[in-house]
Amino acid sequence: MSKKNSRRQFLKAGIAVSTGLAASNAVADDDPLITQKQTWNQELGSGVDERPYGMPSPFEVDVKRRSVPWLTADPVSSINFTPLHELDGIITPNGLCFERHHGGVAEYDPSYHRLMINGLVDKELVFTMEDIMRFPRENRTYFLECAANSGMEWRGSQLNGCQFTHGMIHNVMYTGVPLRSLLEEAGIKSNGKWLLAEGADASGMTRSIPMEKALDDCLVAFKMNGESLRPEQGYPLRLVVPGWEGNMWIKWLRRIEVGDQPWHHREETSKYTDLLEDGRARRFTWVMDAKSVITNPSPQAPILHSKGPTILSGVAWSGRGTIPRVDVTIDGGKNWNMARMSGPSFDKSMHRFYYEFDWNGSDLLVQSRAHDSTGYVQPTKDELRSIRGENSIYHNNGIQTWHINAKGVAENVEIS
Ligand SMILES: Nc1nc2c(c(=O)[nH]1)N[C@H]1C(S)=C(S)[C@@H](COP(=O)(O)O)O[C@H]1N2
Ligand SMILES: [Mo]
Repeated sequence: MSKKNSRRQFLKAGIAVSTGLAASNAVADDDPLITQKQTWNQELGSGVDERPYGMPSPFEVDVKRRSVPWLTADPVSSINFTPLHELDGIITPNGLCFERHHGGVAEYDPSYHRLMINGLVDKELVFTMEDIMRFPRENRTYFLECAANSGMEWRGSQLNGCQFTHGMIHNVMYTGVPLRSLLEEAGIKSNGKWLLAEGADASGMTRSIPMEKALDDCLVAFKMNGESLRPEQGYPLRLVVPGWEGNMWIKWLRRIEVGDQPWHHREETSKYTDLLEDGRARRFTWVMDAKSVITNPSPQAPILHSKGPTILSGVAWSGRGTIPRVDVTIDGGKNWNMARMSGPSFDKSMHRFYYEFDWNGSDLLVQSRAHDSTGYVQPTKDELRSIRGENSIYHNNGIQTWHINAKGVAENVEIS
């Protein structure tokens, strides 16, 4: 059987079926998918020995990470984006988690991996992966969002697709050892107030992390969604810093130094600080505030049917807790409606929402607005700019607007 052929047949049939739907679900008696035999039920399919590691259907080839050429000066120090508009539920499949690395993907045998804890500790320690696996472990689901997510949109709408405006995020169930357990094994001296986490990749990335956070909910993780971390996500070991900006989640974690003050390295001074209108910059803006985006419809995922029952879907998250509520508007904010939350509501994890409505077939301006469990409400982009000015890149959690025209085509716009 030719894959191309069956796709063409399917597409043709798809048109027949959807006209059928518009005409109150009448069965089309000439539908070849019902009246004719198909290759896939005439021939045996492939056997169990052909997929030692399963891959998506060939019809899903467009579901992939994408990069933006003008944001990619060099692929080894760059970013690609999660295809949020192709996903549902709350978990990001491992092969679709966006990647951000500053010196390429380090790939090495995990038996060569070492994690050192040094500095202001009673006993400096070095762990192998086997040592780490012998500590009691936990399973927790968290989002990781790069602080630069939506950063290109500070001064106005720019990139046409939620993959590009909001795709520097993934949401994964991690298995790992609480960082607290490893620190307690080493014994923190009373003046040990900060950590420096360091990666083993060519960028040797480092970030300062306050001790309270390290002892609270950080994990040293080795599994994502049940299987080993992917090389691009820091195999064999990464730091998980729940709710805080992605840059702090050091991949290929090789060293934790305990100190009495922050180090003020590159990633917390020249990068990942927020430049204000008056030229001063905010530092240590670690927490990712509540944010949401409508993933469907969106510029890469237009509405394909004509007016009538329509499903709007999206994701919301907060670095400060859960998302009990998301509001949705389809008329640019004149009327707000409460979305329906569906799926588990975990702390500092992505949440899924839906809003089902009867589309009258005219233009729409759709927006979503997240409320988190602290009572914080996602701001508009103008509200953010009124306080932070227009120089920022990082921490843009403003409300996103898509314009949908009568043909269902969506575009990134801003309204004020
Ligand atoms: N060792 C190391 N850790 C790193 C980075 C890196 O380049 N090297 N990039 C950081 C940045 S800026 C982000 S946003 C996240 C991205 O994680 P991901 O590749 O799993 O999406 O990893 C962080 N940890
Ligand atoms: Mo990042």
